[in-house]
Amino acid sequence: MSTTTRTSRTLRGVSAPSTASGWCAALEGVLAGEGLRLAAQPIVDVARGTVVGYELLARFSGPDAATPDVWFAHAQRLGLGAQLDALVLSHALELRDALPEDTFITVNVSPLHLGEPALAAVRDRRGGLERVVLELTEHSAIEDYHAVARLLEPWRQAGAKVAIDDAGSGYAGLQWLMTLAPDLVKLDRSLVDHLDEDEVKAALVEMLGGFADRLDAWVLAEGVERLAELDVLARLGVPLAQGFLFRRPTLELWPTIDGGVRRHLEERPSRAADPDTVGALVEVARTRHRHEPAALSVTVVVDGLGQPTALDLPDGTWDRVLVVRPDETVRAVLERALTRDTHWRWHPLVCVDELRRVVGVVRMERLVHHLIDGTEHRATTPEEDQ
Ligand code: G
Ligand code: MN
Repeated sequence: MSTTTRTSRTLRGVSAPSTASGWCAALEGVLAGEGLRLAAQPIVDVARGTVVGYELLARFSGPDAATPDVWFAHAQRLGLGAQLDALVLSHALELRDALPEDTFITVNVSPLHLGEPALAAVRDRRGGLERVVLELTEHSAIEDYHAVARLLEPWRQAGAKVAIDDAGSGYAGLQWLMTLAPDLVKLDRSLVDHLDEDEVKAALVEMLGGFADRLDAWVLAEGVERLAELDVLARLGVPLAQGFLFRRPTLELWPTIDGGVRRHLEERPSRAADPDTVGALVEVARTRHRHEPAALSVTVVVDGLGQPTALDLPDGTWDRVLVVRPDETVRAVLERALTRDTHWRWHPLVCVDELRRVVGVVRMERLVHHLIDGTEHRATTPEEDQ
């Protein structure tokens, strides 16, 4: 992580390489391919207890005991910061080839380097950044948020998603979130630390969650170390989490999470399905990735993250998707569905979870029947309607 703000904190007490030329040589060695490895830390779907992604973190081997922050700070000072970010990204892209299905990787990149030739070269060389999330940390030096948003455009066009790292900490403010419209908001671990004992922190997390919803972004709580913190996050509906509680960063690919914590999440009582919500009417859907052949049945076409992109129909045609959430009411969903164009008004809807991944399909007929049944039921037994 190459934040200048953290550097000033971590630099103190570092002994070696003790000279500027020592650092220069060490970094040149790294850039020539010596001693840089990537550790992975799992990112967890809180509702299910499954791993949905991995943050990849630079780890340096060498004669000194400096932390990665210190390496990045020295690289930055010596004008090698963008090259180091580029090297990490290029390693990450190599690892991506072996990623488990329906997972993503996140990589830390300094927003100041996004337009640098070294990074642009990696982006353009690799043909596509699907399943890659760029984690951006705001530096004290960033004054023009719009300039960063512009720099991000080619990255987004290449398929990358964007995360705001350390949100809720000193610098990563609301303005930064609004201008960058990230796909993922990573809550700084200072907000997560003992939030089970701090109403103000819990309220802040809830507020940032609501704000992220408005931006159509997912929230990821970083630095979860205790089960009590995880329980509060789950109660607040935070969809993603990461931290020592699940697994420390490890050089092993692809790390799983602590079995006890996974079971704890799996066994959490799920919210009882309300019969008047769409969730009760969802049917299992066949899904396929884009490159797989189409079948002559209703099939949801998904991207690398398991998010729907299109719907195959039994007659061999395809359609765009209207997505709904399980907790929406039947009435609200029908109203929305019926505003569709006549030629696709009666096509099935795709139900997605809080990460926009496919849960199943909902047929229009089932929605209508549900509404009719409910109306008849109310007409005959009004006393049960309270
Ligand atoms: O700023 P960023 O989120 O990229 O920082 C990642 C760093 O946070 C990594 O070095 C990783 O080791 C550390 N980290 C990951 N999980 C935890 C945690 O639960 N607690 C603490 N204290 N640090 C963590
Ligand atoms: Mn990060």
